[in-house]
Amino acid sequence: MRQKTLFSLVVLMLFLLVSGTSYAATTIVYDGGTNWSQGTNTGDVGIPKSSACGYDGKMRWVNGNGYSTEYVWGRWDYNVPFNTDISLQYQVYIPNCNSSASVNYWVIYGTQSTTVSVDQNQYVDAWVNLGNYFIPANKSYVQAFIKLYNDNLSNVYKVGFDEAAFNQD
Ligand SMILES: [Ca+2]
Repeated sequence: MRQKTLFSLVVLMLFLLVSGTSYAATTIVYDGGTNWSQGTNTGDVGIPKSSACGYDGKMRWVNGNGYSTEYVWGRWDYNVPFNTDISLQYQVYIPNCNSSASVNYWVIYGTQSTTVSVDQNQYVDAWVNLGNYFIPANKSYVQAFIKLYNDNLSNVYKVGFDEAAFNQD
C-alpha cells in the first residue's frame, strides 16, 4: 500500500513536471496598444476596428486583397533586451469572428526571420503557437516582432488581427 502511494506520488510529480511548462514572463501586445503598429500602401484608412469579438473584446480585420503589391499590415513588437540571451515563444490569438483567412505570419527574431502559416478559420478563441525562437545577447541590431499582411489572399476571407503574446523562458 505504501509503495503504491509512493508510486502515485512519483507519477503525479512527473506529470506536473511534463505538463507544467511555465514561462518566467508573458508580454501581451494588444492590437491598438503599446508596441502595436499598422500601415498601408493603398492610401485607405488601414485596418478597421471591431468590438464584436477579441481577446480583450476588440480586434481588427480586413479582407484579403487578392494582390501581391497592395496591402495593409499589422505588427506586434517585443522590446528585446540588449545584453541578455533570451528564448521567446511567439503566439497569436485568433478570436471567434472576423478571422477566416489562411495567412502567413512573418516572424522576426534577432537578425533572422521566418514565416509561419496559420489557417485562422481553424481556430476559435485560441492562442496559436508560432514557435520558440532564440535571440542572442550583445548583437548590434536585434528585433522581435510578428507582422501580418493581407496581400495575395482572396477577398472572400477576413484577415484577423488581435493580440500577440511573447513568452520568455
Ligand atoms: Ca484585441
